[in-house]
Amino acid sequence: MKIVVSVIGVVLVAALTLFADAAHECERTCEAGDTRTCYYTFNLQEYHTMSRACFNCPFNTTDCSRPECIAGDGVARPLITINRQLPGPSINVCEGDRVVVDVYNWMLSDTETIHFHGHHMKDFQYYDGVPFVTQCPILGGSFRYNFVTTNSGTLWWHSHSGLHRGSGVFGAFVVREVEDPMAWSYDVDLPEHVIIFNDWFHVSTPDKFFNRYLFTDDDFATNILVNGKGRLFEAQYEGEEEASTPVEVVKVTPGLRHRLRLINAGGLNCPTIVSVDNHQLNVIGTDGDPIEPYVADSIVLHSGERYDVVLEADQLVDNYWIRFNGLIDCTQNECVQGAVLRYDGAPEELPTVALEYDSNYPPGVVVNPLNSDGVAEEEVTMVELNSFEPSVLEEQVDKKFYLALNFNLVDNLLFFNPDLYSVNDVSDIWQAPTPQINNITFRFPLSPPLSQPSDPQPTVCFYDEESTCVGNFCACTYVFEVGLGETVEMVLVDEGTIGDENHPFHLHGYKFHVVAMQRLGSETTLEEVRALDAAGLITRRLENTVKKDTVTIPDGGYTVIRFTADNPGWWAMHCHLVFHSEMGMIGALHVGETSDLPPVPEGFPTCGSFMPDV
Ligand SMILES: *[C@@H]1O[C@H](CO)[C@@H](O)[C@H](O)[C@H]1NC(C)=O
Ligand SMILES: *[C@@H]1O[C@H](CO)[C@@H](O)[C@H](O)[C@H]1NC(C)=O
Ligand SMILES: [Cu+2]
Repeated sequence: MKIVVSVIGVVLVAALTLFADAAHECERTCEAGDTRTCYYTFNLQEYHTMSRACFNCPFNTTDCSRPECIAGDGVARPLITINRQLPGPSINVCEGDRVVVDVYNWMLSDTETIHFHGHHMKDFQYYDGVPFVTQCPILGGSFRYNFVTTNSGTLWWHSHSGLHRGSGVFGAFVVREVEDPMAWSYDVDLPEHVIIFNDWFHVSTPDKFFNRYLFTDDDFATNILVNGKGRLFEAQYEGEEEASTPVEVVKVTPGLRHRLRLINAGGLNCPTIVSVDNHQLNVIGTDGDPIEPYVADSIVLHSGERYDVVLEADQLVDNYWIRFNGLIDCTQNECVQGAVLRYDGAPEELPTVALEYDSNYPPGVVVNPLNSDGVAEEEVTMVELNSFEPSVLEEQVDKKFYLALNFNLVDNLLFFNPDLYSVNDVSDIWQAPTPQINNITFRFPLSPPLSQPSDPQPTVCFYDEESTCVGNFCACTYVFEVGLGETVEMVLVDEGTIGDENHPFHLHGYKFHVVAMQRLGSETTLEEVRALDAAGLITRRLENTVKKDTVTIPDGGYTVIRFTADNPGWWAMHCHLVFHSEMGMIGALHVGETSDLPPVPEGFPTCGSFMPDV
């Protein structure tokens, strides 16, 4: 008992000293031959914005920046944090470094896993952080993620358990290279130029979720935070007063070209237009892959996407707004946030120009527009951009899958009872639609097939096979089988029958080429897209395509992706909106055999169901 207490003591002391805010020893200029082991302690717990750590915030703005004070937009709400920070700690390492993240779960009764989004975990499959797919959820106690970085760029980490990412469990993860192929395009690339933003609201994330699905509320956002900071501009929401909480300040040096790394960590459906007053953005990469630079006036980031842009500080020394205007579920409450682009030598003030919500793209070129048909010349989609490194894909693929991502009015047993209150019996406001892939809701396996490969998997169903249905509601562990080394194509279709939604699709373990993307209308069907494809009317682009791990599918349209399945394992593929993926808009890509995998780490935790015969 004594030992346990002292261990806890050590951990709490470690947590308490974190606010010294000294740069981590792995945050450095990357040099050949210098690879390190980089340790991080993640203390996970329930927390609150505007806590006692905030003293007189927002009336005394200095107090808002106290250690462990999460002011957010000045409105108090529960959240979940790592080390009482929002966003959680940044991980800045060099390619080849070993990353060790010790997660200590101090939550009252909740479990956790951490996913390293965009890192392929090749040879480290067991640390991909998907509960019941790659590992057992972390109960109380601790779990050590331990892997060598094998791919680089702007990545990030986030919880993959329940709604925790929406509650605040996320942070930046940047892997720099000794020889960055894009180094010629910028002068500075600093950790403080990572800009991670997320949609936000004023109740706990579970409140939002259950009020949406078990009651009649909406799932609209109230605000956007930038690096955890922001204000309720215009204070138009819920009668709240505008509080003078700090906004994020991004400092730049006149005359230099700055690499900004943008990350949309949002949980709700808020594709966000990012633009900077008086400046253009030279897009040099997305999702950790370099692209042929393309100058834009604005960029749209969908949940999970990253864009690396170069901003040249070539305007008058002053303060300028970096604007974040949210779309779809951010339109109803006109969610807009600003960060200040502050030139060295400019006064410590906000820009004098007003910050008002605008759902229109600023004049000029927009990269990655929402639900675009690609016709307008200034709307530049991901199939139109070029990769930086040349590539040529083969005409044929070994495996091809069609996936319809759609909302369906079915009797989801999580919140309907077809015998008592079926989706067809209740009035419109009670008819919450269920997000599904090919009419199937993902059921998490009873134990992780990756780390417990010999367990029976009674919940599994395969692509192109019948699933298990109760009435009109079908649910199973939906698996897509691929042989190691096979080339794969996925035709992703957003049928768009309910609302103008947009499901950002994320694949674990890989980057894929974006070979086609088109919007057909406000609605389409998988059958229509299949027919177009059969008639040869979906042209694939095979040369120099952009590679990504998260991509938008235009509502009422399709996105076609390709990759070579050279990374064995069990890889989640899902809509990146946290409410949708937790409701089962997931599939599992199974590549190769157990014999293709490294051995399960010794002592790896196990779990499963206990249902002995009576
Ligand atoms: C605001 O808080 C800071 C410390 O957090 C303190 O030093 C300062 O005196 C306070 N200002 C006022 C006006 O109370
Ligand atoms: C989903 O179900 C609907 C209604 O039964 C059917 O029309 C459609 O073809 C199904 N879609 C897929 C992809 O199976
Ligand atoms: Cu979705």
